[in-house]
Amino acid sequence: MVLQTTKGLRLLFDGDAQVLMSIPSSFRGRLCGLCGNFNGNWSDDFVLPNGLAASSVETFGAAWRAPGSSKGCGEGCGPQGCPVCSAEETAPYESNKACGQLRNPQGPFATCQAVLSPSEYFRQCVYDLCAQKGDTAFLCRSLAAYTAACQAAGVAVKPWRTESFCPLQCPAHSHYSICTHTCQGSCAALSGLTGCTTRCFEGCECDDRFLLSQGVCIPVQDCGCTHNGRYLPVNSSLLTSDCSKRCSCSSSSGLTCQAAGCPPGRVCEVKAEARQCWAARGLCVLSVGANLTTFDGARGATTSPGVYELSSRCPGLQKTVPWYRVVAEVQTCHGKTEAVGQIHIFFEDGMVTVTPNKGVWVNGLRVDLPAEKLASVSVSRTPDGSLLVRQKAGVQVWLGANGKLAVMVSEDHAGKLCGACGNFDGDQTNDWRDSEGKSVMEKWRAQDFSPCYG
Ligand SMILES: [Ca+2]
Ligand SMILES: [Ca+2]
Repeated sequence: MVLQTTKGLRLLFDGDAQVLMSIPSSFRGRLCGLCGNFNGNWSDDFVLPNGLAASSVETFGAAWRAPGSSKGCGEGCGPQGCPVCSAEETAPYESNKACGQLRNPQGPFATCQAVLSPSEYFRQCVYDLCAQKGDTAFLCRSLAAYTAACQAAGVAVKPWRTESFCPLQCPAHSHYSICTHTCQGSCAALSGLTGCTTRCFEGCECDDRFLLSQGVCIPVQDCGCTHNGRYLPVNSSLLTSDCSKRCSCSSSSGLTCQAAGCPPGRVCEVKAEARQCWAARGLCVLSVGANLTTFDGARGATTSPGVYELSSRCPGLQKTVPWYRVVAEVQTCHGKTEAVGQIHIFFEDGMVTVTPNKGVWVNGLRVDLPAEKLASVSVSRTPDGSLLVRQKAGVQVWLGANGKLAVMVSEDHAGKLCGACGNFDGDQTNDWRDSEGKSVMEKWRAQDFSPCYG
């Protein structure tokens, strides 16, 4: 398993006993943990999380144990103490058939010994084998650890595994190689996607005419598609970053994208590692008939036409989210108070006016959709004809073709909101504090849109 970040951190995990990590010099002196502080001085690495020097290797190791990592993992060797191995007991494990391979000047590690001293690996190998009563698995682990360290130091190691000695099982259509690179043999690499590790490492690589796709070696001709730097296996699909399109990869037609978009009450978010239209938690709906459901789920209605403050970041509150204000006009149509006429949405850098069927204005100018006239806001039409105003900081206003209006806010707006949609603090009882039932929206009439004097 290889993990690489754009900042240059590289992590190699063999899925069993070894983790190799390399970091660029920009991290120098800014690290904590078992791997030390990376300040160029090897003598001050054994410090505790509180900065004090550790009194022993055991204290040092135990101090950095991550919370919750104790399952099946104990410190030390239990009540009977760690096994002690006499020179007599360890002698058989020092031969060139066992740990001695590490030090053998004619062995597979010969070229590495001058670059990276095998002494410590040898010492631990002999002790492990003795403590585990000669279990070969521990010999294999020791040799693999030195192999990985040598390769990380840029030194080639000769193959030492055989069919009968420390064989490495590889999945279907792949074989063992002592020196494989991450960039070799993957479908993603066909389109130039993955970065290569400069150093090679032991591992399985796909057989000829097979390439890696999602951890499995598949025939070259079955490789999938790429979309914006992401590999997409055949018969899979993904939503684009704003969920406006769904792109699918098929073996017959390659990559095809279709208009998508999230239905009302759903927001485009990455959750549980998947970008999807998730149920919006912060959702306030003014439906046909002027029935209102607040962010916290309280219900109310208005019978009198007018312009109402639906939702805004309360004035005077901490500015952790950008200010916004949604004002909606409820009008009488065919003798009933029911339809949403127009909506004015104010942001820190401009305003958007949306009407159900007469168009969209940004800062007073009529615009064609999709529109990105403001830095923080975009306006688009979804495939079903609805209008969507989307602010980057997490406020969305959705107006359906039938006049249904929804205001969606991200979770970081919780408890900071004012207006008929409520304060979004999770408690619906305080949304209708001053009045009840049908007259509740009265107190949220927008004063600056009042048609009357006085
Ligand atoms: Ca140090
Ligand atoms: Ca509330």
